[in-house]
This record gives sequence, C-alpha cells and structure tokens, in this order.
Amino acid sequence: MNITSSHIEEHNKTVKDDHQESLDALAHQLNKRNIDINELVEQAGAFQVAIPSWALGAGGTRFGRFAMGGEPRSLEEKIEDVGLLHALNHSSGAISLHIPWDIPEDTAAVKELADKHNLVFDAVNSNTFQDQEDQEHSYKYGSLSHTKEEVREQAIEHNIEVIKYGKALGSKALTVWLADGSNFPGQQNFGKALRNTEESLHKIYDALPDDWQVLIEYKPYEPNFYSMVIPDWGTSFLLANKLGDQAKTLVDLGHHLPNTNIEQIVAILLMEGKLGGFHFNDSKYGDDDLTAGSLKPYQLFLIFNELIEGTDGPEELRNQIAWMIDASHNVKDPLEDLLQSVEAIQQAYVKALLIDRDKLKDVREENDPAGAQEVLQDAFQTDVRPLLTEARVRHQAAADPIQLYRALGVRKQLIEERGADSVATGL
Ligand code: LRH
Ligand code: MN
Ligand code: MN
Repeated sequence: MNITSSHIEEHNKTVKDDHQESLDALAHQLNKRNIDINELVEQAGAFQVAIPSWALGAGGTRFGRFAMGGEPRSLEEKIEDVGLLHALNHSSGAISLHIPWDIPEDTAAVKELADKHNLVFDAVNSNTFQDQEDQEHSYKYGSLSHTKEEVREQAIEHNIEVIKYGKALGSKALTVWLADGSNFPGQQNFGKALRNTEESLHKIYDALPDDWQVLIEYKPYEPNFYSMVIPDWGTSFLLANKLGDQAKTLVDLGHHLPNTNIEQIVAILLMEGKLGGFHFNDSKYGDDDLTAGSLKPYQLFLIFNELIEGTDGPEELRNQIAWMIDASHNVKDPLEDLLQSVEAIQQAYVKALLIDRDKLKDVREENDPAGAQEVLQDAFQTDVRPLLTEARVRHQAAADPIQLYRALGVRKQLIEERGADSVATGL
C-alpha cells in the first residue's frame, strides 16, 4: 500500500476552498492578537512525534484481544505503516523500536527502508519484563533489581545489545522501563532492590555512546501491585542524577496515580535539565494507554505550557526532548488512533505557543489568578485546526489525514495484503 502525491493532491483540492476560508478567519483573529499565523504554521510543520513500533496492531487486555486485520507481520511492515502515517500527516517522521518485539536483523536494510519513508529512529526500548524463549534466567522476580547477580547481568547485557541495535540504526537514546517490584508486603527489600537497580544502570550507562541518553521511565504500579522499584518521577530523577548528565527522566502520561499534577512534574524536571522524553497517551484510571488528548486535552495543553515556559524557544524545545507516543488500541484502528494522537499533541503544542506570555507574567506578578485563567483560556479555546491543516498542506501531506485514509480504503488494502488475522508483535 502506497500513498502517492497524486492521492494527496486530489484530496487536498477537494477541501481547498473550505480550508482557505477557515484559515483566513483564524489568521484574522490571530492578527488582532498580534500573532503571525505563518510563524505558527512553520512551528507546527517542524514538530515530529515518534510512533511506537509496538502499537501498530490491535491492543488487548488479559481478557482478550480482537484482531484488527492487516496488522504488520514484520518490522519492515511496521515501518511501512509509519511511512503511511508520515505521508498523511508529515508529523510522524520517527519510529521507536521495542526489542526483542522488533529485532532489526539486517540493520542496513532496515535503515534504508526507513530512509525511503523519510523516517528516523527515535529511542530504542529494552524489554526485561517478559521472558524470551532462548533466555537462561527468568525475570519473574525482577531484572536490573534482581536479588541474583546472574539475572541482573543478563538484563544488563540485553540493554547493551539494544544500544548496539540502536547505534546501527542511528538512534540516540535508550529507554529503560522496569517492571521490577513486588506484589506482597515483605517480599522485597526496597533499599536493596533500588541499590541493585542503580548499580545495574551504571553498567548500562557506561556502555552508552557519548552522544546518547538513557531515559528512565517510572510507573506507580502494574505489573507489580504492591511496589515498583522505580514508582515515580522522584526515584527516576534520583537515579538519573546518580548516573550523570546523559541520564534523564521519561514521563509517560499514563504512569501517574489519578489527579497527579503532571505539568508541575514536567516544570521541575525541565528546570533541573532532567526531562528527557515523553510517552504520550491519555488515561482515566491508570495506564489505560488511550489516545493522547482524548480525555484530558487541557492537561496536555498545560504540560505544553510548562514546556514552552521552561525552554528557550521552539527549536530548542523540539530538539531537547524525545517526543514519543505510547498507546494501545483495543477497538480503534491503530493507524487512525495514531493520527488522532499526533493531531492532539500538535494542537496542545500550538495552543500553548499562543499563550500571551507577557500578560501571563504580569498577572502572576500581580497575584491575579482569574487573570491568569483568562490568559490561558484565550489560547486554549482557540480552534487551531486550520493552522495544522495548513502545515500539512504546505508539506504535501493530507489536509484531512483520516478522511483520506478512509477514502483510500487503506485498512481494507492492508487486510488484502497481509490477511485478516495477521498479528503484530507489541502491546
Ligand atoms: C509500560 C510501558 C513502557 C513499555 C511499554 C510497552 O507500561 O509504558 O513504556 O516499554 O509500556
Ligand atoms: Mn511507556
Ligand atoms: Mn505504560
């Protein structure tokens, strides 16, 4: 399946007049606020969010999984899927691999295929939360934190191997998420488990190329329901500080207890130069891995407000942080879901760029909370969709990616090519 430039052009022609009308109206509105729409179109067009290789198939729960049909059967087909997304929205120009769910056997060929689709490789993820067939020691009771040295060594080796794959592909970061922890009080010595983890991470850190980062993810519960060795940003931050400058914290939005003030965490990590990356998704209860911005778009906007506040301009912000999605889809077509996720992230980003920063500064100085809310609402309530459409059109992508995806019958064609019950590796 291929999306060609004539597919895009034809589609864009059909929406051209309506789009121009909405864009002019928005430009006029922004002009009155002294905001240059072209500048924002440019920023939106430059923003890229990496797609997780593990979320291109239908997700499931432990109660079942309902096949989507046409799921990618190999890493190559996953790259093709991300290529489709990028052709449609021009904002998904990177892929994040999870190893060994996706092993790039022939790294040169995989890289070449990605190049062909204008994709680069974002952070590579290690997996020490499942046992693999050929593995000597089990991770049932942990990996980098394990009581037994041989298990820790095996997990360290795996991470070093993941770095090697990433190096060959041009990645610049390793993301480590540990499922390590305990299910019952008394099962684990908290201090020892964390100390073991720190020592193991040190060995991984020593194997990092100079221009790489290690991103440490945290999660309060699941799969362990009593304690996790890295349960929160504080523990991740502690480890990142102990490791050194190349270690940072990764914020997965779903990895917080309900109502946690994530935007404040983001601000503090940024202030300390320790915010390394995001796994975007949304959640109502826990690690639901729902479409980014589908439940709490205001929270997403407030996070971007902090990101902009804490960095020196859009370019620095884009380059300083690894932008990745980490979602799962029980009932949606994953490709549609990912298009919606990227769009929601971009909306939050652009809306946060609209915030009148001078005014916000003034109302804060004057201790005027109502005034602050007015400033934020002025930005948040602006419908920036025409601006995002314009960014896509200017980059020869689809004005309305999902509309074109459906009109072309992409899923139907993928089912014809790959079968109705092909299963992608991943979540
Ligand atoms: C854990 C997690 C982590 C894993 C991914 C599959 O919940 O967010 O990032 O690597 O899911
Ligand atoms: Mn994650
Ligand atoms: Mn998760």
